[in-house]
Amino acid sequence: MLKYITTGESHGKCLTAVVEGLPSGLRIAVETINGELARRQGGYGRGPRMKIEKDTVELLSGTRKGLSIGSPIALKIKNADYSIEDLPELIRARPGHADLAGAMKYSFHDMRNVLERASARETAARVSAGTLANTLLKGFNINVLGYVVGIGGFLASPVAKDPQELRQCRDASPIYCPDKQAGKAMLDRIKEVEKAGDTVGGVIEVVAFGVPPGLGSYAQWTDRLDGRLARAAMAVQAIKGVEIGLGFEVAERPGSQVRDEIFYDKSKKGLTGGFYRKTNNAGGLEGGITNGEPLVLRAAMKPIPTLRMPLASVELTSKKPMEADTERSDVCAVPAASVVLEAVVAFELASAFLEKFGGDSMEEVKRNYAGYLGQIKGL
Ligand code: EPS
Repeated sequence: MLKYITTGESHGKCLTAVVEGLPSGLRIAVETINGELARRQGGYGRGPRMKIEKDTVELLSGTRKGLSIGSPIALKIKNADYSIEDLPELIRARPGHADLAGAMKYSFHDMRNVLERASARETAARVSAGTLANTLLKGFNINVLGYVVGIGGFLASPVAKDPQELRQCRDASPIYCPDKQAGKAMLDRIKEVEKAGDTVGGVIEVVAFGVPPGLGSYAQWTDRLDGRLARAAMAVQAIKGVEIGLGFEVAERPGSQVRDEIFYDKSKKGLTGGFYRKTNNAGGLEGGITNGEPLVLRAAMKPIPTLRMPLASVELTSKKPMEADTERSDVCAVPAASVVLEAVVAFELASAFLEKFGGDSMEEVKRNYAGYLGQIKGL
């Protein structure tokens, strides 16, 4: 089973991720992980911390000569701003953060202990783990792409269907939005709230192209891939909503306009042996199983709660009303979160992929996958 955990505090020595369950023989490029870490640090709207850090990864274990060896892989990202022991106490909880609930739960007077681990800086470790998963998936022609489709109420029009074109448009945008025109309005909105000392959230879309039918299962609720993906996406800091395919819009349409009708053309190339759909309202998942259409997930991110203009709070010991503590923060971290969402979706997909085709080496996984694709053609 493919799994990972992360460790580390925002201003501690480092962040780490330990990834277990990758087969041997997967080529792992540190530069690819560093590229994703740099993307996570970027996007217009990031705070001053990103000028201090230049996140790079060190592989501590589980690889030799650039290849995975089937053992757990430990990844380390050093914090340049290692100052945790010297930072002041946080005693006026910031609304919207884990501060107050965390202090109650762990019996802290100083809520910095909460902030340090709850901070979205931890997502650097998730991106490093997710990039390993993405590397595995690419080896099987599966392309996972995360990008911004909305900020502060400005929404992108439906974007390109081709992964190459989509990637190019996304990477040309300062906020990772493939729709140039809508992206400009979003950028202006970020600048506007920045001036006002406020923050802004948005919507991220993740699409996975080239996913074979049959990942996940309806046999047990815990195996349903839509549930697993929603959990992974929802567990990213500041995400408050997740939808797959049409999402909440299914509640508004009649059934005939929600279903994706099934057709067959034996000359059709692809992973589904000639079966195809003209629509993808289901977002690539039916009954908790991938159906061979692109997988489409969207996540809504709330505005970062730390504002330059502090909100009302209560001092923890005296119980007197006071303004909340302010911390240095981002104005908009939606572009950064799109990199994180891509990583966590890739991880869940890779995990489901290895459950179905798993082996201890890449050769074995490739053999299993080729056998399955042949089996579908013979259906
Ligand atoms: C982040 C690092 C943090 C914040 C942000 C995300 O750095 P610092 O707290 O030292 O300024 O920029 O975290 C939050 C605002 C949050 O609420 O989690 C990062 O590396 O992504």
